[in-house]
Amino acid sequence: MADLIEAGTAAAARSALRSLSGEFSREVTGLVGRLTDLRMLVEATLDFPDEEIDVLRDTDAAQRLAGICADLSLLLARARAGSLLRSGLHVVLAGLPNVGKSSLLNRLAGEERAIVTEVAGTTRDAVRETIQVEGIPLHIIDTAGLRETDDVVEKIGIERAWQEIGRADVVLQLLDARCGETPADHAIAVRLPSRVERIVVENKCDLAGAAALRFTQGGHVHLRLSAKSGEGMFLLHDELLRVAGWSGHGEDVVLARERHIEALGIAAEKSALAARRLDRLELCAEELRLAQEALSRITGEFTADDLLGEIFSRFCIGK
Ligand SMILES: Nc1nc2c(ncn2[C@@H]2O[C@H](COP(=O)(O)OP(=O)(O)OP(=O)(O)O)[C@@H](O)[C@H]2O)c(=O)[nH]1
Ligand SMILES: [Mg+2]
Repeated sequence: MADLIEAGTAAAARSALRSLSGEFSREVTGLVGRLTDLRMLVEATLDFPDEEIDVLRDTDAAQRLAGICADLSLLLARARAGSLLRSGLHVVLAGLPNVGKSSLLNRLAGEERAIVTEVAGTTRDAVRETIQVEGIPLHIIDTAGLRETDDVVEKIGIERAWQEIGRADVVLQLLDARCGETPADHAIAVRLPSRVERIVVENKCDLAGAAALRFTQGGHVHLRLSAKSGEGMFLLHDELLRVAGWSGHGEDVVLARERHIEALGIAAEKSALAARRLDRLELCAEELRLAQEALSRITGEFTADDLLGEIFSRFCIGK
């Protein structure tokens, strides 16, 4: 209900409604059930080795586990996309002075939010604007041009720019398409935190006499566009959606809480480990236990006694 009230976009609101109707917990419960089945088979094989049952082979345990792993990864991706719907992606515009950062913010926002002049060092304070692309909130942050300066105010602006970069999900590093990546641009690039996605925007393609283009170079995506004319802006929209992990199936996302995403992540990791340990059943059983424990944190507890109960209810063994 809180998610529905706080929903910032129509897509987030629809997603909250689905969550409220129990769709997410139904899917998790389904996965817990499948994991429980598998645990039961593995533990029964371990605990009652004398029985005349090779249930693991008979029931195609490996394939079932692979199916669980695949579905967990899918659910995790949908939950992550949902979390993005709630919080939005933080996109920081950074680069040398005068390359057109403020112009790009204005173009994205569709209004004159930041001051644009031909004077290098125009922007001082960070300027923020939240926009929506395909229902995903994008927090765009324009920053001061990065350079050595003796100007006290500009210096503080540049410090703030680096702080914003440190908190970013994505940095759009702008440069002038007429010069390409200069040593000064390179000096900025190497200072960017490695965990942050970097997209190079070669702006002012209208002046460079080059058409809008997306290409990869040195392992990074480059977008050639013009903030002034708007040429190539669709490339930027598409790229930001890609970084956001947007599948294009907006109705597919689930609005999970942060702790749910964490639990799904652990379950996915442990199931994958279990799949690799099918040759050592006692290790496999332990990973499956951890996977199911993580999932059960979302839906409710499931204890060792519960599992034993399941085993005895299905098999006539151990008497
Ligand atoms: N022709 C052309 N001019 C542009 C383009 N983008 C920005 N400009 C011009 O370049 C100059 C600098 O633009 P700004 O947006 O202020 O650049 P900035 O990176 O924010 O600069 P600082 O705030 O000083 O760091 C202005 O005169 C803009 O009109 C573009 O795509 N094409
Ligand atoms: Mg500016």
